[in-house]
Amino acid sequence: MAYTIKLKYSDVTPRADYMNRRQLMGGAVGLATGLALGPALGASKYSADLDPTALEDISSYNNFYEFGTGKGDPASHAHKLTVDPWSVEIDGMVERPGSYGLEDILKKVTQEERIYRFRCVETWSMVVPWVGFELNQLLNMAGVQGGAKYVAFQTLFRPEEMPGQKTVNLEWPYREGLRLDEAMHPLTIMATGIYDEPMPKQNGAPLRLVVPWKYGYKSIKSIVRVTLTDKEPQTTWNMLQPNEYGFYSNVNPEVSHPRWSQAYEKPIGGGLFAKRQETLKFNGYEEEVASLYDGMDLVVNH
Ligand SMILES: Nc1nc2c(c(=O)[nH]1)N[C@H]1C(S)=C(S)[C@@H](COP(=O)(O)O)O[C@H]1N2
Ligand SMILES: [Mo]
Repeated sequence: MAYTIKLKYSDVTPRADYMNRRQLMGGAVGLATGLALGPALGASKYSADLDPTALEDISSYNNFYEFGTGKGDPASHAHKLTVDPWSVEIDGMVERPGSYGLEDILKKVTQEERIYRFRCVETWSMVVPWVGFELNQLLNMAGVQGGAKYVAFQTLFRPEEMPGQKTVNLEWPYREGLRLDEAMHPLTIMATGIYDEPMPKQNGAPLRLVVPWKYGYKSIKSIVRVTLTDKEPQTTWNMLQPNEYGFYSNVNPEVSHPRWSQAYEKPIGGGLFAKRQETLKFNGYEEEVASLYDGMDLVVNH
């Protein structure tokens, strides 16, 4: 496996552990887990040069209201979720609408590792080594029609396996949306794994969106439907509290949430002495994405 991330003397766990483990496991990992990882693994120019949060933290401190509202509920209950077989309905303004089997999708896309910052609107953050493919690959597979302007996403609705869909007061299924240019941006990925392992169910197996410059709730989990449309899609949190959760939801330390400031964040897994850190505009991806919002008022369009 070609590895180009340099380990510095100062590097500490969990990243050092991670690299060691990966060296031990070698190139067989991708095959063993069924993930078709290309030779570029780990070398993406889009990866942040940061120490990833430990897998134990990434997979035990979650928001996935289909399994309850507690941070530990998803890890306790998501094992009930059946993720195989899995297919995604792609419909609306596309040339080739239909049901796309996940296995077939994965044969046609290029997967790679992306180490991204992840920032929840609740002001905690992580660094996650995702495995996935650019969403634009899936959209091009279906063929986007000229008039399409937005992409809408829906999570699985299966109350027998997702107990929160019976008890949590949200409009199910969970839904999210992006403008088409945001969806086509190379930073926007469909993730299928973390740390070279298949996606933990509590993190949104088998397929979830990751939009690293937006608050975490935009990164919708366990996706079964992708719809191309010319109208701004309804989104779960916006439907619940429009003044608190805008359609754009770009990470912005200068625009406070009505109930809390967004200027700082607390890294998860840092232990007792973890210090809060300053939140970066567009979560650190300003150079890559700011031009998408040229001329827009980011307070009005929060
Ligand atoms: N279907 C679905 N997707 C979801 C959520 C959810 O409750 N249901 N929570 C969102 C929120 S608020 C966050 S912060 C992230 C959390 O992702 P993680 O648990 O992998 O860290 O998932 C997002 N995607
Ligand atoms: Mo969140």
